[in-house]
Amino acid sequence: QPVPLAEGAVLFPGLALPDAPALIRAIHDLARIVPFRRMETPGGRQMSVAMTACGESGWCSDRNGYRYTTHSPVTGAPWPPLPDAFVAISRRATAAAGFPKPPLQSCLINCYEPGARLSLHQDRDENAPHMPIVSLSLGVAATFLWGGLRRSDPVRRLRLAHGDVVVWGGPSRFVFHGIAPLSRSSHPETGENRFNITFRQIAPEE
Ligand code: MD5
Ligand code: FE
Repeated sequence: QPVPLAEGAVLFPGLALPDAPALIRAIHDLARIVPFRRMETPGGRQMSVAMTACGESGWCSDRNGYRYTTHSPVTGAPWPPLPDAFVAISRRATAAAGFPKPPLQSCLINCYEPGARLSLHQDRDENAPHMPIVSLSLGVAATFLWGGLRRSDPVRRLRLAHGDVVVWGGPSRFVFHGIAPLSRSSHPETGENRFNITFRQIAPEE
């Protein structure tokens, strides 16, 4: 059932399907503690994707740049802990992909509405290059844009559907990627939204 995408990258179609209702409930519970918000980029634009986070550290963007913080800049409180269902799926996916440890230090939750997009970028704010990123998609399917190690490399398109999990490790950890504008459609479990959860290690382990 795993689909190898590239060296270090594996797609597990529907791996999280049985856990989807619990994962979506957990997202709504987290969003009551730290609401989804559209952050500002260092360039002064507002992102179309709304985000929240949980775990030891959470990713933030503002006019001063991108960084990981231990507390939410909005609530002033530490980020909420990872829900048990999150820990379980990160473990299951990384084990299935053959990585020795799951990334569990930081979890970013993206909420897409119709038209929301993520332009081509690399994830380079973490300091644990040997650890993969686990990405879990829920709700409305999206077109994932998947380039190479240079911004100018050709971009492939990959449909990511409800319950799909991708482990991005090895050389694939630093590939340019993005999400095409979300089409307006609806999913029984999330309405017009798509959620994406990423699990990350952000500091080298002892
Ligand atoms: C999303 N989120 O669907 C994507 C899934 C983000 C982000 O890109 O930064 O929040 S993460 C996909 C990913 C992560 C690391 C490497 C690669 C893809 N890759 O090599 O293609 O909202
Ligand atoms: Fe990314």
